[in-house]
Amino acid sequence: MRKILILNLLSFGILSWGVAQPKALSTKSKLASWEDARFGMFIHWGIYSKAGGEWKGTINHAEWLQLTAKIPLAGYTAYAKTFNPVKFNADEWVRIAKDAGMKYMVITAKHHDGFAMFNSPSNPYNIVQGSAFKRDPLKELSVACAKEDIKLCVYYSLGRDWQDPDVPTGKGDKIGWRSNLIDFPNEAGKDLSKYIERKVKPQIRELLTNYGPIGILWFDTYEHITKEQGQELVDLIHSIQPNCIINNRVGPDLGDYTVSEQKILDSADIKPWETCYTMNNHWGYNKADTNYKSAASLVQNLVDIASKGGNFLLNVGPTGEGVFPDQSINRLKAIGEWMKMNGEAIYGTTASPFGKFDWGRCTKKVENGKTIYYLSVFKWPKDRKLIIPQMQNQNAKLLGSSEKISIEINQNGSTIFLPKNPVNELVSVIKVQQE
Ligand code: FHN
Repeated sequence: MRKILILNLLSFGILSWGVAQPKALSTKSKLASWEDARFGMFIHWGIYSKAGGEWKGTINHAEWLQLTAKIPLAGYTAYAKTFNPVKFNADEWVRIAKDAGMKYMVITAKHHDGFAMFNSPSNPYNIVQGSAFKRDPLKELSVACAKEDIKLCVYYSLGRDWQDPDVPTGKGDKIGWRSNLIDFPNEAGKDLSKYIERKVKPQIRELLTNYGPIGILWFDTYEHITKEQGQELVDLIHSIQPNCIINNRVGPDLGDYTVSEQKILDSADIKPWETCYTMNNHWGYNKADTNYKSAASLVQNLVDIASKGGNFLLNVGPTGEGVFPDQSINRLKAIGEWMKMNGEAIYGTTASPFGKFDWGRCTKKVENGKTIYYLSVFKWPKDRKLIIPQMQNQNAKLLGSSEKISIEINQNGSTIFLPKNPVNELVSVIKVQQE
């Protein structure tokens, strides 16, 4: 009964940003709820995940397996047929994301290998027709996301596709650098427009028609895609789902927001932006890669990004069986605990007017006309003082603690006197409000 209700809600487009055939929101307002969300999960999952980074004794592969291991298309297609992630559980993935405080999920619907991780009637090179799994994980995720009000978003490798014969890459001395030259060596003879008509447009239609509201079309590596071709895709997307957000990798000078890969901007940007980040050194699953970042550093990244008005898209590389690595689950759990206590310092906040502090960062929120500052302390000051120039707010409290903290205001700003020890082992937050 509940499933039918959700599917009806989906098909009648009752839900907000990214709904099929709803009232078209302005770019500003559809981005507003995305910016309020601040925190999302990136998922790199595909045939390559089964190898876990290893191929014939070499162990540094991941989502580029077909290219880095020089696997001919026939070999990779045969390998795809053995892909059977029996432990895949969409509700489990969505629950882990939600409990971590994430509001949206970007899953690789098609990465550079060109294999569709969804049911694609327009192209048989997909998980339902081309693998032993025969199920549609994107459909299962769309239902699970709707149940938990997590926005489903899809990643689509635009200018790289190692299954299609008409996808040239690279320029100058890099011609063909990211192409499948094993099966399609004649780079100069490739006609991208054929690929766009044959594969890209039909699959975009399928993704925006068969899976309910799609929050973001997260394109990647547009390579030879021209501005005209990119604009055509933008128009196609908006003709089906006007409120779907599109990142800036749909083509030159296009897109609703800027992606910053593996890098946090030094300061706030005029354009909305998002940092996408690995938890270790790989996007796709690599079992040998145990170089995971600490939960504390990931929380500090989230705060740092929010303090500059950006979104944080944190990646998970599930295994070939369809489960998240324990190292990822543990860190997401710790981040979730932190968000339960301090999420108000992230959701719906804007960039700090005070810039960076050596002890941490600040985010801002206006509620009922009153300005609230959230001071996130990364390094607990030895002198137990926080000095914030120009801030005149009078009322300070430690989130998640009943410990009293006092604040002294003079014409130069405020000094906050802290208790001896931080209240949170990851990041402690002081909420400073106007009386
Ligand atoms: O080549 C891809 C890579 O595999 C990964 O998907 C990242 C994610 O942003 N994008 C490309 C590298 O820029």
